[in-house]
Amino acid sequence: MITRRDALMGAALMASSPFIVNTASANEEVTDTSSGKAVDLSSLPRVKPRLVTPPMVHAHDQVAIGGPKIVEFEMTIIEKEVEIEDGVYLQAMTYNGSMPGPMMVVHEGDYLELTLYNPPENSLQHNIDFHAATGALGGGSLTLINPGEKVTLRFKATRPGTFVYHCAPGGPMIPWHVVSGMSGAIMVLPRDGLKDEKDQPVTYDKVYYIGENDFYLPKDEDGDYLRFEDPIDGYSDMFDVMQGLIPSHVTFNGKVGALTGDGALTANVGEKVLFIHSQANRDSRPHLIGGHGDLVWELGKFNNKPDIDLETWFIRGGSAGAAIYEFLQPGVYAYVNHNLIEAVNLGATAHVLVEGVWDNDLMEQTVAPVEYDVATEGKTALP
Ligand SMILES: [Cu+2]
Repeated sequence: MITRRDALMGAALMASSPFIVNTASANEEVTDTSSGKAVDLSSLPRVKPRLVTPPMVHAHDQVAIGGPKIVEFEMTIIEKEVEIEDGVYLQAMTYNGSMPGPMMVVHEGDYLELTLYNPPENSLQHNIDFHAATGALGGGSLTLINPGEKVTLRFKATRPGTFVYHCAPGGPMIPWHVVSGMSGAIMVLPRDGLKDEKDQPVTYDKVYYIGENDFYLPKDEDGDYLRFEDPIDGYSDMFDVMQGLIPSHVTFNGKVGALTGDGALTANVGEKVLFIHSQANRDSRPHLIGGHGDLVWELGKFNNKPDIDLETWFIRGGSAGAAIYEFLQPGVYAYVNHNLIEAVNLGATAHVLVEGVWDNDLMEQTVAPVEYDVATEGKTALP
């Protein structure tokens, strides 16, 4: 018996389908690397950090120990239904099952070697375009894999900074896969670590990776969000919403409220926290309510001096930026996209719970709220 999914897959495999590029045309899009000379990296040490789910970042040295290494990572592409708001479902496409995909950290001069798996249960071709990489569409043209295939790509991390990676399987598949969840970020640290605006070394006590996603979920005539069987099933309805450029959701880490409540970030007064913020598709403007950006690499590129004392910084769609803040007061801080409609109504809010001792010199409520007598104080709104 042919299931609906089989029928869709059959249709998708036809050469004219936008979902899967057939072998002949796929070959034309593979970058010809045959002119390259063999590179012998056999003397370099290899390390294999285990990727972790954002907002966490895998353990790493801030200052590199020793010379360049080959840093091996593995990622598995997982297509799965994800609840992005209570009762609202997306047929998501993910790297390692999370939105955003995991943060990878290497040092400038290291080689990043990624093995990417597209399990046979998936329905679509996928790949990875690293904005940190040079050539072959960021590696996208050398990593396009069908369900059931794996591929390994190595690139040299030549530019320090925070960079987006995302799926880019060609044509209209590119935005669709990105707004279905397929993006993440890598951080290429300078070998001698980060420097402040005066070129002095700076370290962080904690790092959090916040991946912002814009989603375009279609509704039925009654205004209820539609739910689909698989990504292909939802494609044309989502495409129509995408064309309007108005997201139904703007989230941090894949779900409204993912980084509030039990998922809130934590810090202590006196800790310097590095926030890395990526947006693969759309502009954003991170703002820490009640705090600041002490050092902000708005463009995310560490060879540029950081800006200091910022209130809000700008993340261009298709980039990742970095900011360090030392918390000075305890309490709940909201970390938002300061388009406040997106923050409050569409989902782009995280919380940071900070513990420590309050500093009355920095702020004090000198008179608590109290009713006043208009007759004696004279403050009236009447003309
Ligand atoms: Cu993809």
